[in-house]
Amino acid sequence: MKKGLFTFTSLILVLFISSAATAQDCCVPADANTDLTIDALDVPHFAAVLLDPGGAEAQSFCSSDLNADGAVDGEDITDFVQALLNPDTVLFDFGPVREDPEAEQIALETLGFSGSLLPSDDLYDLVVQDQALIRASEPFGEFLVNESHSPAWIPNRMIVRIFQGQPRDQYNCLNAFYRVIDETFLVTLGNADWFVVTFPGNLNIRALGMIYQQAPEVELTHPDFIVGRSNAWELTESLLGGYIWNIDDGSFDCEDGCDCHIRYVFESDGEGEVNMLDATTEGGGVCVFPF
Ligand SMILES: [Ca+2]
Ligand SMILES: [Ca+2]
Repeated sequence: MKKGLFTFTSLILVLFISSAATAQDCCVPADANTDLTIDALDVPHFAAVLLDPGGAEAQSFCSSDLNADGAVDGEDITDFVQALLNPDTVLFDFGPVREDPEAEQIALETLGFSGSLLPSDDLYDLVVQDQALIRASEPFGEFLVNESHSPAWIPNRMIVRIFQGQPRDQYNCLNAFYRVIDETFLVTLGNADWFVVTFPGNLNIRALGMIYQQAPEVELTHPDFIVGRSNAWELTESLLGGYIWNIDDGSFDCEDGCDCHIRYVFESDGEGEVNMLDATTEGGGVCVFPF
C-alpha cells in the first residue's frame, strides 16, 4: 500500500503541469472573458466560444474547455454552469485541513521540487504514525517527545520575482487559480520586482515555485525560509524498501545553525514498526546531552 508513494505523487504533478499550468496556457476554468473572475459576465463569452471555437482567443478557449478534452462543445456546458454556481470547485483545491500541523509540514517538505503540491493521505498518515512510534520507542524516544520539527519554510507563502516591463498575464492567472489572498510588494532589485504572495491553505511551495517559474515574466521564486531552526525531522524512502528518518535535535545558539546536535536515524517499515539505527551527539563543552 505504501510502496510507490513518492512515484505516484510525482506522476500527479506531471499530469497537473501538462493540463493546467504550462507556460502559455494558464487559464482560470469558466473565466471565458479572461478577467480572472468567474461570474455572469463570462456567459456571453462562453457562448461565443461555443458557437465559434476556432475564432476564440487561446486563453478564452482554454477557460471554456471545462472538461479539458481539447474541444469546446456541448459537453462543457454542464461544467460551465456548475462553475458559475460555485466558482471554488474549479479553482485549486487545498484539500482537507490536517489535524497535525507538524506532520503536515514534514509531509510537505518531503515532497520536494518534483513532488505533488499536496501530500497524499497515505504520506500524511505515515508521518503521524511514525512520529508517534519514534517518540514511544526505547531507549531514546522520550527525548524526542518535546522536540518538534522546525518548519523549513512557511507553507502558505511564496516569494516571487517578476521581471519589470513584461505583461504579467500568466503570473496573475496563476495567482487567481491558486486563490492568492494577499500580494505584498517587497522590493525592486535589478530588473525584477519582488512580491510575497499568500495562499488560503498550505501546499508544497517548492513544487509550486516550479510551476510559477514556467511563466515567462517570473524570474525566480523562493519559499519564505525560516532562519534559526533548531530541529529537523526528514523522511526519505529507503533503497531497501520502507523509510528512513533522519532527525536532528539541535540546541544552543540556533540563530545561525545550532552549536549542539543529537542526530538520530530510524528506519520504518511504513506498517507500524520503527527501529533506531543510530544516535550520535555533536558539539563542544557548552552542550548538554541526555545520554
Ligand atoms: Ca471572468
Ligand atoms: Ca471540452
